[in-house]
Amino acid sequence: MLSQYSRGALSGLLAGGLALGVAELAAGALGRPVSPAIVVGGAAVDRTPRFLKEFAIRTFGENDKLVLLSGVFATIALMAALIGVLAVRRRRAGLVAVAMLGLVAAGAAATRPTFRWYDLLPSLLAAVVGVVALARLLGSQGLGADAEREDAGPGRRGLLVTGGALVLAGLSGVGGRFLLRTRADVEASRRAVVLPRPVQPAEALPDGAQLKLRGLSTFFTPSADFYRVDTALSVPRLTTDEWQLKVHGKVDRELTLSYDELLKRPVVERDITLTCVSNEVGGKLLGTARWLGVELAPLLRELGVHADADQLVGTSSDGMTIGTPVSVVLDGRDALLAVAMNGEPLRPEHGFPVRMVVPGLYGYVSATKWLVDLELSRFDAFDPYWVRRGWAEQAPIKTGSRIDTPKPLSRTASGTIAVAGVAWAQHRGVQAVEVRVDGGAWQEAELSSAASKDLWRQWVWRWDAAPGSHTLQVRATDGTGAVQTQEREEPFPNGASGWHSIVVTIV
Ligand SMILES: Nc1nc2c(c(=O)[nH]1)N[C@H]1C(S)=C(S)[C@@H](COP(=O)(O)O)O[C@H]1N2
Ligand SMILES: [Mo]
Repeated sequence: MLSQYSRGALSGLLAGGLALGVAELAAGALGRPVSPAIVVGGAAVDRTPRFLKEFAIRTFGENDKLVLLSGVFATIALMAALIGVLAVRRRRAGLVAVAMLGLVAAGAAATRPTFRWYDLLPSLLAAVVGVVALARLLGSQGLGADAEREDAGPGRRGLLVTGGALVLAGLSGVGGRFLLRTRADVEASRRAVVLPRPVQPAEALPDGAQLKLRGLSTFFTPSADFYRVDTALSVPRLTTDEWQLKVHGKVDRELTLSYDELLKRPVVERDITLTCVSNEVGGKLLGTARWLGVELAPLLRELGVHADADQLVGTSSDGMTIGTPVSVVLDGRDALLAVAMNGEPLRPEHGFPVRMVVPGLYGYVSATKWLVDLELSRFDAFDPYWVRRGWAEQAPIKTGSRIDTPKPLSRTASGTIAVAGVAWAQHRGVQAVEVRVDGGAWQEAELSSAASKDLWRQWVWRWDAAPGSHTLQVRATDGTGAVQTQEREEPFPNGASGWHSIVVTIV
């Protein structure tokens, strides 16, 4: 038999579920990812202290968003249940609390960078639905009626109301998600893209550029395995028809490009290794892909870049801002407006329809996904998203190397063991990799053939391993002759450094 308070909690949960469901439906009808859970989650991401964000990336990796959204839902559910309990004795206070929750969500919606006034509607609707539903569920009908005759057990009417509310909440929630997806049918738009033939295909990789070895990262990272790092709780959904790029600011002539117009420009193909500044020593936040895109430098030159423009600010459709040095974009490297990755149009989570890729710079200062705006600006005039949170304004990729095999703490039979991994120093190139065992002399590893200096290189070193516990370390030397620094630095504020070191047991 349910106590009065359990009924209160249940009523709160049901009212909360109904409110969220209806709000999802409203957001879907608007075609905007502005349901209360998404806007509250988004506001939380923007305000999360750095250590927590890094902890989340480290611990949950690609699932960080799922974990966050689950946390938001769990918190809302807990609050709804508590409010339900409160409302058993203090009806008015409970209803006010529900309304407040809706207003908090509306407030969160208003802080989103892409805010439009109607983004308030789902949260306001949630407030109204929540208040009405809670009042009804606790009132003279439904669950409340049973509550007054507790000995009668949960009446048929109570069960009906509960079931009905659950179904309604579920249906509207699912319906809202469905509407949001069909509103902008990104999959259809992706399928319809006909990729132009590059005027310059990627440089042929020399023989031996791709080593194949058990446990070693493949030279090209399959798109499905490519790391993903962004703040988007709901992947921005933009079709090629909707997409346009505005280029403006400190230029003689502004430009607005449609997707078709973009693809009419010469398209080049380039192999580039991307790296995230949050990648820790030994981490997996980097990957190599074959990119197809329009060269950014000639496009900007045509528009007449003003001499005092030193920062190129990219903005995504979800309001992310990323600032890149103009001098780097114009220095002759392959800065791209990329449309395809590994032979297919960009996947939605990697920035469809258009993203930036600039070899040699960490992603947070170069690789704007879902790019819709480019402004020629100045570093002293504008701080982009991550810079406002203390990360370095400029961030070339530091020389790094990683042991892929053997795995840390693994046990391997003695004999000749292939120690192998990858090394990177984008736009400077990797010229040597060395390995040492138990702090002994450095041994030269064998490198995969050198391709472009914007690519990582695989390496392998054959180790005559004797039984015992051993420490393996790796370090790379970049194309300028500089040896990777041993000094350990955390990813904040401009990328991790230090030698990757693992312990293995040989038996
Ligand atoms: N719109 C948008 N673009 C973004 C980000 C983001 O959060 N939002 N994250 C950047 C970061 S930090 C990195 S490392 C790269 C990662 O690109 P990927 O997810 O395709 O690997 O995208 C960059 N572009
Ligand atoms: Mo990143």
